[in-house]
Amino acid sequence: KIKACLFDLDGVIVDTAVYHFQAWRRLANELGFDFTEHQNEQLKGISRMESLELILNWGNVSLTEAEKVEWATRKNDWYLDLVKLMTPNEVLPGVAKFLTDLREAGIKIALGSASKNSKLILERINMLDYFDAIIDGNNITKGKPDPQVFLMGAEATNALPSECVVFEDAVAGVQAAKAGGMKAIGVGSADVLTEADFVIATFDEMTLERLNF
Ligand code: B16
Ligand code: MG
Repeated sequence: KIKACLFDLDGVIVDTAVYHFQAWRRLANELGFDFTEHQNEQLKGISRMESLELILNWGNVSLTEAEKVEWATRKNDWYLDLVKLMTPNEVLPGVAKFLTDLREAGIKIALGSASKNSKLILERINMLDYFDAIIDGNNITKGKPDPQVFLMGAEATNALPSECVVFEDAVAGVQAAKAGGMKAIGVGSADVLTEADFVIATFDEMTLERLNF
C-alpha cells in the first residue's frame, strides 16, 4: 500500500528548465561561448555546481574555485529574477488535481529536488501548502542518482521506501528512486525514462488507482 508520493520539482511540478537555460546561456555568452537547448537537457536534475562544471567544459573555459562561486552566484541571481515572475498558471497540467486527490486520500506528499530554490518556487506557484515535507538541495550531501534525497523524503513522511512512489522527469532521478528501493513513475518520454516502472506524459494521465501497481 502506498503511503507517500515523492515529487521532483523541475520538469514534474513546473518547467523551470527554461529559466535555468536562459540564465546559464547568459553566463556562457558573457564568458564568450554558447550552448544549445539539446545540451541543456544534460543539466536536468544535476546540481548548480555540477551544471557549471559541465558548461565550462563545453566552452573550454577554466576558472579558479573562487571565480566559479562568483559565476554560479551571478547565474542564480539571473535565474531568480525569472523565478520571481512565475505565476500559478505555470504548474504543469493535472498536477494540482492529482495533489488534491492525494491529500484527500491521506497519502503524504514530499518534494525531492536538487534545487536550493525550491521553497521560493513553490511559493511563487502557490503550492507550498500541499507538501508535508520538503527535501531539496539545502538538505542533501549527495545528488541524484544517489537515493539520499528520496530516502530522506520517505523518512520525513514516516513511510518505508517500499511504500513510496517517486515521480521524476530525469534519468538520474529515476535511478535514485530505484536505488532507494522505491517505485518510480517517469514524467515525460518512455524512450528516455526506460528504467521507470511506467511513464506518463502529463499528470492528466495519473489517478490514485494507478499508484498501487
Ligand atoms: P538550483 P530538480 C534541479 O531541479 C534542476 O533540474 C537542475 O537543472 C538544477 O541545476 C538543480 O535543480 C539545482 O537548482 O540552482 O535552483 O539550486 O529537477 O531536482 O527539481
Ligand atoms: Mg527534474
